[in-house]
Amino acid sequence: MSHQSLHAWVEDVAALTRPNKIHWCDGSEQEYQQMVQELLNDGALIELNQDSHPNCYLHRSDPQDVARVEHLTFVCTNNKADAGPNNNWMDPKEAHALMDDLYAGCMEGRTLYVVPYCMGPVESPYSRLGVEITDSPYVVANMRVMTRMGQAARDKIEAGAPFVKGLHSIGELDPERRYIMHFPEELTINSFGSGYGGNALLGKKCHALRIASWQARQEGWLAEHMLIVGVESPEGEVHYIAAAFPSACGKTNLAMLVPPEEYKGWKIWTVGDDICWMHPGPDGRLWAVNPEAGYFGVAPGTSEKTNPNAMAMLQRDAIFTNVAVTSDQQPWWEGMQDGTPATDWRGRDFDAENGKASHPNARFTVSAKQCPSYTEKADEAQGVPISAILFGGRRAGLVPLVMEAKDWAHGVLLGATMASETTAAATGQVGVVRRDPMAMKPFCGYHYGDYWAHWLSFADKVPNLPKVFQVNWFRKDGDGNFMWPGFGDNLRVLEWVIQRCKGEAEVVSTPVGLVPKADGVNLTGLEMNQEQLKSLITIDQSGWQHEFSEIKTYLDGFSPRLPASMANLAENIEQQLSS
Ligand code: SAT
Ligand code: MN
Repeated sequence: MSHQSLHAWVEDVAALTRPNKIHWCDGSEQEYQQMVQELLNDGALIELNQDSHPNCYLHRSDPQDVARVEHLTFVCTNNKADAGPNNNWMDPKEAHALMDDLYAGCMEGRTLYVVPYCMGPVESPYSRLGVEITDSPYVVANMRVMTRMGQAARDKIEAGAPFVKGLHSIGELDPERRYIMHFPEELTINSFGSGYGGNALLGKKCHALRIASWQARQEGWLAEHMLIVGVESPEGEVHYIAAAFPSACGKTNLAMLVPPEEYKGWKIWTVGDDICWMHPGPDGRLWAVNPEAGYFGVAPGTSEKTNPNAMAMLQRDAIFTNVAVTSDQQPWWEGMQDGTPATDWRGRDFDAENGKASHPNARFTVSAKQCPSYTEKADEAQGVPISAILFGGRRAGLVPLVMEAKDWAHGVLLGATMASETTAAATGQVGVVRRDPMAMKPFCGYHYGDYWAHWLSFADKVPNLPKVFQVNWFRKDGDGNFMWPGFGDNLRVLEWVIQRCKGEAEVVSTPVGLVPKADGVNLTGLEMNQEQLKSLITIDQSGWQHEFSEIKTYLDGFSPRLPASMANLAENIEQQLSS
């Protein structure tokens, strides 16, 4: 793509959508303030208390537009099989015709914004460029926080660098006229009818995961739904860990955890909270960059107790979406501990009869640099070396607190067989267990069978691969109480993980993985004894037998592209469980 084609594309889109005005975004502070002013003038943003929260604003979504819409999200490949059973598919010609119909005249009376952006540090060889055309100034403001947006990206594109073309219009916010379409072979995204995060901020899930995962397979790297966190020991040794969890399962909290009191001298460095691009480095390790520049995190449940770093970064320069407000216009959400809501997320006087004050998927948008645990490594071109990869989900039972894979191929199986209870991050039922391989079910832009084969191929290409672990902070006891304190105390598990990466700490080998010894995880200072820990790490043989019979059926759904070695490994583990 060249300079010519960027301008030609913008002209084509303008001819189709017929905006009143075209604005090329430069990403400056002045432009951001201008955008905020326009949004305040037309009521799309509401000023929050500027004494307690300078430069903080609230956006209230249309009540029918508050989450990702997986059933309206499509991967449009020429060959249907390439999209895989894990994606909705539409023929690209049909999809383009449908979208062009929706786009015809959709920007009449509106401004068309051209948003050039870079995913990843601007000078990194791993970064990728994109341009989002949108008619939503709310999207522009959010893209400025979430990506490296503006002139630098535009300059590279005009100098001839390839870029992903994203076209977005909020349309009429009608759920019946809403689609999120991906054309990986054309490096193109079309989104219509939603202004919500993952549906509308096209740099995020659409580009950095669905399109990027497709490119990563072709080019030999990995685009993953993972946080990246650095753990520094009192001796000053830093290990970086990448961890995949489904949406709204605590990635942001883990990425910026505050060590428990007993962990004097330990430091946590936040590189990313949602997306991780990993490349084989010259030293035979995997090196990771966070393609994003900001956090679009879940507000409810965030508090001084669960995530003090997030609370600190949300004191200024943040956009809140669908939170409640107090009588003095401070943002408020369930689980915040302090304050009382006066107005709910829909702008009504708060009445507990109407349900929650904030929407369960209420979000904040904030620059990564505002996080007290931000590290400049997040802006380094080569990224950070990854010592360990964690796969985690929300499972009330069965899956132990932590379990190590026996080797890379087993680690890939652990990722591929993850399951988690659904959350409010996507529309649909909440709390049902569904398989969510690598936490990529909604985001993998191609056939899961090919994706796992791609993961497996790293064993031959990368000599010093990270160790792989499965974790579960969400086990519940018979009374429905969480058995593990989670949050800052998850460092106890990370410490064990790091010991294992260094070849320390003993394990107990079970058919499903390697678990810690009963005294393996440091419980000092916790109201928990080794017996209780034991119940968190014990492998329930018959429960796992049942799990593996389901896993096999699930994996079978991806044949004939399911890697044979993976099917054999699952079979082998099932046999060990039954003998
Ligand atoms: O809405 S987003 O897709 O950006 C957040 C999430 O669901 O992980
Ligand atoms: Mn996410």
